[in-house]
Amino acid sequence: MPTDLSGKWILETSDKFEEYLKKLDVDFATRKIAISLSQTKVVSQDGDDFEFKTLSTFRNYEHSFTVGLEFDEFTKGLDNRNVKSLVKWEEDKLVCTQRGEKVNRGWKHWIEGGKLYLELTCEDVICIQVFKRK
Ligand code: VLZ
Repeated sequence: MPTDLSGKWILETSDKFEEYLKKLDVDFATRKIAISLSQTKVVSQDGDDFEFKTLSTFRNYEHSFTVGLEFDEFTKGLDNRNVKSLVKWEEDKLVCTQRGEKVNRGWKHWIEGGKLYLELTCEDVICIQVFKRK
């Protein structure tokens, strides 16, 4: 039985999110707004097909993908870059690599103790966010 990330999740804790945004060259004012926001992650999982929505009162970020199929991602409203993204399962973690201008860029999702974890990486910065079920 594969991990099921589906559902509505609300951000509970966030560590190094501002440092992550800084590595992406997101400007100071936008970073200050971004770190003050409540975020809701809405995940729809249907086999290997996923839809991710990150919702906030300021901006939303949404996209869909299929595990194992590389896709073009434009990080609209984040750092507005084009990356080549590929999502795979590594054991029970859903792992995305985002190939582009920034090295070592990607994210990982997994469930632990009933919570949804997200690790966002860019270069040498690792941000960890924990979401609880809404
Ligand atoms: O998440 O790549 O869950 O795409 C922050 C939105 C979204 C708030 C961060 C506004 C999403 C920020 C990062 C303005 C600068 C991300 C993936 C993994 C799904």
